[in-house]
Amino acid sequence: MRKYWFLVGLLGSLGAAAQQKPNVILLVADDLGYGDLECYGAKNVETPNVNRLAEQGIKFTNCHATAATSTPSRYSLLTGEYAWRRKDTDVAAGNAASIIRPEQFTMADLFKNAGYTTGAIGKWHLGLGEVTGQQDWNAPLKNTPRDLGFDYHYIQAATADRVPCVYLEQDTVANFDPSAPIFVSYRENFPGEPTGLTHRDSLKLDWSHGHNQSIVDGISRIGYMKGGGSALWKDENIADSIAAHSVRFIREHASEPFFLYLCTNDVHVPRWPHERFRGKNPMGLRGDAIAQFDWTVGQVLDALEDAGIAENTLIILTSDNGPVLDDGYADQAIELLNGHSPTGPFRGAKYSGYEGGTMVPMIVRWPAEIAPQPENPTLLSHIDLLRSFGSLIGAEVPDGGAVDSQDYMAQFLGRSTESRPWVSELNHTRTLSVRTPHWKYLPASKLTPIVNWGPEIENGNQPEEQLFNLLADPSETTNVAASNPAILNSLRLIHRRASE
Ligand code: NG6
Ligand code: CA
Repeated sequence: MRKYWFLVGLLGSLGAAAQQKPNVILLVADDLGYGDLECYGAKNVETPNVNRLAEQGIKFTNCHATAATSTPSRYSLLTGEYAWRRKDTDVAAGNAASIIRPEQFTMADLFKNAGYTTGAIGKWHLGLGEVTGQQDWNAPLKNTPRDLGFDYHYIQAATADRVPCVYLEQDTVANFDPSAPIFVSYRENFPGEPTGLTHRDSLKLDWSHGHNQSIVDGISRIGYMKGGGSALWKDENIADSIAAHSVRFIREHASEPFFLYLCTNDVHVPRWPHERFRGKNPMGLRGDAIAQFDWTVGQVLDALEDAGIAENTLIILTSDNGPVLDDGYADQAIELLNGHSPTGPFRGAKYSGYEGGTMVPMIVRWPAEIAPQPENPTLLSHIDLLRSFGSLIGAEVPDGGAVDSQDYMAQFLGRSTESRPWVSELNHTRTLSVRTPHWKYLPASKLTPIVNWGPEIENGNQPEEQLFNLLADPSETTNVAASNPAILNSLRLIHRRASE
């Protein structure tokens, strides 16, 4: 009898939990490739925590970021508007002004309006402040994530390879050190400050291209900075800091619905994971960084379990763009691949209009509501997450907001396998390609076909139009434009519509 009452009580409380609005964690890796996780076929690296997430959720095999670099990809994700609509959405410097305008509607606004507590933790890379280069880093900044619907933020302004190398928490530099005021310039060095050019021998991780300006923590970066003192980050602690702040956010808000936009620094360059991971992987630092990413995922999953809210938390794990090997530091990512393919079977990589540029891992878990699916091939795009979340939590998008985003929540929850008719993909030179579930079209381009600095990556630009039959040729090896005029024409039309 006692057992029976216990069961009734348990079912009752589960029912209550399921009726409550779910917590939502959008966990975005940086430069993590489609093939970089064990559950997506990675070699040489174990990702047990991501595997656990995938086993308990849905593993999507055809989900796309909207762009092949961070800033435009994240801009689209958070605003539901394609980045090509705005000229100023290319990879942002660390002293870029806020790219999203305070009056623009964001994913965080959506959740906040619905009564959620909202947080942004980790890599930001969407600009801060009112005017580029005019920020006073020693005072509270204006135009921060707090003006974009986030109640809380603990972020890196850009990426770990760009100054300023400090965290911003609630508009100010975290652990601000008044004895070492911070100055930042993307034009010229501060007199007497060492750089990767003048002090190359002192670096603990050498640069391979670019990344030879200010030295912080023994690694030279893009841009110049002075000061920071005890507020400067140590690269080996970045994952720990991001995880610790995320765990704290989860604990503090366990009893109310929350939205956490959690962006890891892994596996972006410079790759310098904690010594718990460093030197452990046959692929070297890049493999270590993937292992560290997996550890972060484990921290989040454990925190949800500990807080008793794993059941009713929707987690979406994905990446902002495709993978890259040598992205400016001599970390031997190419030499030590040992048979691993970061893009899985796809052509191109980060920066590229080929599939490797934007095909990303996508795992969705919500134990209270969705049954596991080991493989879901529905064609989906990050652009739709905003409106899909709106339908999930019953929140309205105001007129003029998220103009490119559509409700695909049934697909993200595995309840419909109807693909998006097409998705569009922006490469680093802003060439826009489109793909349907069957075909891929890249318009003719006179721009460089190869990333024109260090990494030898095909970015998809070719002087003639390209058409690929992705069902027969997912690796985009054979251009079939000439032999399929009718299909070519229909894809041209889709491309025109996608650019309007
Ligand atoms: C490139 C950087 C690269 C990386 C990228 C942005 C050079 C030579 N290369 O310009 O290292 O920082 O920008 O990456 O400086 S992203 O993932 O944030 O988009
Ligand atoms: Ca990125």
